[in-house]
Amino acid sequence: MTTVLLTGFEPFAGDAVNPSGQAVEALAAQWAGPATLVTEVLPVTFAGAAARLRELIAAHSPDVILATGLAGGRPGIAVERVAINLADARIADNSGHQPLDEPCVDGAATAHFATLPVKAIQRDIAATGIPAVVSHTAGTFVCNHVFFHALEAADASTRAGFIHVPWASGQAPAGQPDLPLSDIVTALEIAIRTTLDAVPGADAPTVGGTLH
Ligand code: PCA
Repeated sequence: MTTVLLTGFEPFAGDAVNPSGQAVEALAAQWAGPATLVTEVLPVTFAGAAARLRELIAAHSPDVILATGLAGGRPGIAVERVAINLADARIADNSGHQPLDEPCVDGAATAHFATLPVKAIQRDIAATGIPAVVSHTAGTFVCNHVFFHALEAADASTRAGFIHVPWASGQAPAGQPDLPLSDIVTALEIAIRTTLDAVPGADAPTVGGTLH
């Protein structure tokens, strides 16, 4: 049986909600298989989130790992392509910890690429009319940290990656872009199904990248 591990995050930075955690819970409630979906809402702490993610990976040996988090201010779904080995927190995490210029994993590579078909996922989400891009930075906070740990912990046959989601409608601070929570849920389901349908190691040959 194929197993997918899908994670979101609890609220942070004084927010009341985090749409990534809400979307993960909503998708868990409506998931129709056939893969087994294991979901978790992670704490927004560098140490706690990485440790819990590694426990889940060890317990479930997932075939696919999709971690998700909020990137407030982004206008659409951001399929992250690269995790960097750097924790440089602009704000303290939910435990009060604020690492500055530390590696996520001592002695590990500088960066890892997602092993999900990021361009195919972006294409398939955008085809439904939900705005989506391939992103080349997941930041240097807890999301990037979890993304990096996922790629460190994944074995060679496990495909792993990260998606940043925007604010959900009704939650965004004034003037900030948002998407209906149902669109965020749909986008995460597409990301999982596109990955399960893809040939491992293959991606869509679409024009991508950024000029700046
Ligand atoms: N977003 C933060 C951490 C938790 C979350 O949902 C980030 O992008 O690092």
